[in-house]
Amino acid sequence: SNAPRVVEPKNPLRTTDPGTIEMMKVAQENKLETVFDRFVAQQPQCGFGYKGICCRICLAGPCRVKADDGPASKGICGATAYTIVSRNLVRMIAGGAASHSEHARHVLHTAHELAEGKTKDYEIKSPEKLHKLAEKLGIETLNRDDMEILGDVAELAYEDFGRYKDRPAAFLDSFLIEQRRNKFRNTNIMPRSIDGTVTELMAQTAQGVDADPVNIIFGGLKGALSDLVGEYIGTNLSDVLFGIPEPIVSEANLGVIDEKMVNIAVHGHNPVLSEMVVGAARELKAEAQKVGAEGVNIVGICCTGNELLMREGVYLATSSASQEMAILTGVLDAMVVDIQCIYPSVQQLADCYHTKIITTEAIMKIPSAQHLAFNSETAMEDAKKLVRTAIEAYKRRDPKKISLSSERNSLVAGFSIEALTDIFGKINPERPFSVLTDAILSGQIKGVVQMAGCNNLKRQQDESHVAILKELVKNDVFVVATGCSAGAFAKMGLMNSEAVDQYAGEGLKSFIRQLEEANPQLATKLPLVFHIGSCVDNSRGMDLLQLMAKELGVDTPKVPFAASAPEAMHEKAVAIGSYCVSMGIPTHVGTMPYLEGSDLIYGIATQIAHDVFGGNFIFEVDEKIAAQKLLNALEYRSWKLRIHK
Ligand code: MSK
Repeated sequence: SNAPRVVEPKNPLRTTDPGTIEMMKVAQENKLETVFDRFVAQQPQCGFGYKGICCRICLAGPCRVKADDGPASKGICGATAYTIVSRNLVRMIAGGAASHSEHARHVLHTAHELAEGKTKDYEIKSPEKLHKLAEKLGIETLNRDDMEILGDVAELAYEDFGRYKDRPAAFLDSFLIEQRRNKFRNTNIMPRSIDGTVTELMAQTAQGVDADPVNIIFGGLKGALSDLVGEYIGTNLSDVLFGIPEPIVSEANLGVIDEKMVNIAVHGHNPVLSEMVVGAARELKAEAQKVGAEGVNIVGICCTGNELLMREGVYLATSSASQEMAILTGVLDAMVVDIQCIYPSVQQLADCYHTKIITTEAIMKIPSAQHLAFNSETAMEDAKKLVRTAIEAYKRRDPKKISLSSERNSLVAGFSIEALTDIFGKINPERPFSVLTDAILSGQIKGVVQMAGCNNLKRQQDESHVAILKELVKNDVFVVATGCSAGAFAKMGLMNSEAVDQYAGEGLKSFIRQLEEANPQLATKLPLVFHIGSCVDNSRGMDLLQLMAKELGVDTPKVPFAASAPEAMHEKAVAIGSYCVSMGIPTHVGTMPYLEGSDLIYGIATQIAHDVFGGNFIFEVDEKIAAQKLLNALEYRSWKLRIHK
């Protein structure tokens, strides 16, 4: 049938997050519309769109593939289902690559302005990372000033956005092991530049251009790799400017919004402004106290939250599907948003409360929200204006509308590659990642899974993230997580040491305890699942994969490493999943992308990709079966490694 696969909820609230459940009741009592209501109102969603067989690329359409043969089996121009599905899919990848890269572009502009001496409010927090990055990129560091080095790194990153010369993007080429580099060059998917690749994809998939589904999909994979270029720029320059994450203790869920404080949620993805807001909040504590609050409490939502949690230990209030719930507490004084994953509906809810919604980026405005054009030259001044707006709003709280959440859980985050290197290095300083690969070869753990991606209400919020994680750790898988997947674990109390005792299998438990014993200097015990950052920090997972490959002396498709996005939603998730497959990773997705309208494209994604790149998509909505497929993939790879040892 054409009907999209929507999983019927086990509870009518479509969420399993206890903090969100508390606030959903507030929404229902007060007849406030939320994303959960709108999801239900959209059912049934369009079956043609769901299968990817609706073409809206030119004004002769929309065309739909309505029959198996004859004129109705094609668009007016003659485009068949496989052409339409592949064009639609890679246009989503182009959207994802553009988004991640826009995030990276902003961090890059800030780094460049700092190097040029045009901003006084930022600094190079990690000269060590800058030097390592420059060396990796082939930039001279000896006897040079850090600002000069940063300037050269920034220039090269700018080239990666707009290069015309036939040279691969430096922020990918320099980060790849030789076998992957050769694979991407030989299959002609190594991008030269981000902007060029995204533009080329739009041109390739325009009406009357490429009709060959294989060629279109290879174009899409190049687009996905240009997304990874953007992620490498974003992650690395953020580490240089704001510091390399280290293990840090914090708390998550809506209970971190504190009635006694002026509460500001920073939401979106970009740390450039939000890092300043954290500083401004510390400086303006006295002003908050003058209006009767104890201070200013910054809480994070989505990946801006993950960025600040990783580096500053800022509380994580909630993740994407439950962003509106923060407003329903009645004590959120301002929500400062940057880009991506921000529901326009936050303003509609804020209209019923005292909360100020403030947009800060030129490309992201919401009707009737306040806009403050954030500028890195006046960063701290701008951040203080935002904090003062929240302090003003605090005075207008309505006590009758306060409904606090009691849900908050402790967590440990901050596991950059450098932090993992230190932790493993305490056992083997010469070859830190052999600690991980030896544990796999000995059978103590089964492998590594990177859990990523969003919330998508086609699933009950967070249920799939949690169910798959529990299955994996019970079976001794070492799990790293990013984005709203990490957010789900943090909110549910699964990102701490107690969860290791409760959910880890014996092998994983002994592995984690062994790491703890070797690292008595850590101020905290280790968690069940290791938070490696925001969406752009999925690049850290690609580093981990390649460090393991180097240690094992094999190409990435032989590494017992898999990925899972149980509730993928954003175009960025489509781009991430696609580059994961290109990197040789078995990649599970629990919400179907729009490709079931073509058996050929489905086959390319799930099987043919494996023949070419060693990775493939696993589309599976059942959590138990999905976890089993991931375990099978890991076990097959470790078995092969063992017999070839
Ligand atoms: S915020 S892209 S819903 S992970 Fe990065 Fe979450 Fe997905 Fe947005």
